Amino acid sequence: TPAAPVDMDEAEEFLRLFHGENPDAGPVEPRIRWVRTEIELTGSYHHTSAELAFGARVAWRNSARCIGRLYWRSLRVRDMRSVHRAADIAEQCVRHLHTAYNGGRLRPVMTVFAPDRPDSPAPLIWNEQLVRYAGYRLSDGSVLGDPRYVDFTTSLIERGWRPPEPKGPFDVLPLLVETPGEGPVLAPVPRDAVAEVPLSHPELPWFAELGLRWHAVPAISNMRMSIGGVSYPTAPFNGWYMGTEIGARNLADHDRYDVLPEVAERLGLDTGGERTLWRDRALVEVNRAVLHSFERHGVTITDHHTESRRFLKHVEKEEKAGRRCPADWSWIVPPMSGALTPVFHRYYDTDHLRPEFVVDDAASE
Ligand code: HEM
Ligand code: NRG
Repeated sequence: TPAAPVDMDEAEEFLRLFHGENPDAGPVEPRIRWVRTEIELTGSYHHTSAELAFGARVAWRNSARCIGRLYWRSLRVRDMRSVHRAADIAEQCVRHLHTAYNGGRLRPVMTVFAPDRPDSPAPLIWNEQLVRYAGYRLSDGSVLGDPRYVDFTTSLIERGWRPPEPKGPFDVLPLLVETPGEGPVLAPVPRDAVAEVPLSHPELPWFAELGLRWHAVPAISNMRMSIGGVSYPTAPFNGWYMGTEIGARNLADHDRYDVLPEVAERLGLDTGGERTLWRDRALVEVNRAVLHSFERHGVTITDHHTESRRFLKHVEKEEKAGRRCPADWSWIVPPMSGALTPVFHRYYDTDHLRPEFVVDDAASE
């Protein structure tokens, strides 16, 4: 379905924000007149590369669920709006992963592909992130790999993906890139583009035997970025991990890798009742292993105590700059030891600001 024409009020609101925060860009009025004409003639308009980079950074700044926003100015924006073929889009995603990984010193990066326009829909990446692990439903009903991606893995196999044999718990999925001309196209992510960290524990030698690992770069690829009324559904971005995302959710959730029972057993904990807090004790050790392993392999990661403090510093800086800082308490507070972190003990602005990221269901199913 072709995109609706751009709303001129949204375009104008964004241009005023851009010129307001970037006085060097000159007066806003001529730019508004130009954009109004472009929208009247074509139903959309083209952002300059400076507008695009600013819009992307502010979309991050406005992400109410993100605790990592202190660094919003440092986002590198790769302008790939002129790349249209599925194979070339996949190649740019692979380059994105290399640039982002940077030998372990991760850099926040976004790669922006063509936006939706009334005359041409945008390309789409169906994967939730550039790097995700397959989940396979086995004949006994259990799952090998990441249970969250069982359905997606099945649909990739139906579309012709051949999983590695033997299948493993951490098989990297191929990208599924859809363009208006080609439909959905499979593209493998080369081994060397996917940095991973095998998990070990600073004191428990058996931990490494669990064979756990995680990928270094969290690169979300299914959120639509909306800037000045223009919709960019394909603009994968990454920062770096906070340890709890891996240790307290991906590996610990009952409907993900669910490792706590095995870790507790290896720790020799009494799992006969909840009141021994065996889950909580195992959780701490898994999270220590995550932070320890990333650090040992020279891969950037942050812990929830440090990041919480930095986030409050960010809120304070935004206040000083005269801006609102929307934040969603239920996402900002880390999934373990919540009240030990300062972000727990207060409330936040909840208004929503543009530019912004929105979850696009169409792109993830
Ligand atoms: C969410 C940390 C960089 C945009 C989150 C979450 C964490 C986090 C912990 C919650 C995730 C969850 O509970 O699943 C960080 C850290 C970064 C970083 C440590 C390091 C630099 C970025 C960048 C962007 C971004 C570069 C965009 C340019 C977002 C958005 C969400 C989010 C949109 C919400 C995701 C959703 O709704 O599923 N971030 N982030 N973050 N972050 Fe960041
Ligand atoms: N919890 C997800 C990633 C969500 C975004 N987190 C970041 N974003 N750190 C996971 O894969 O565990 N980022 O852009 O750095």
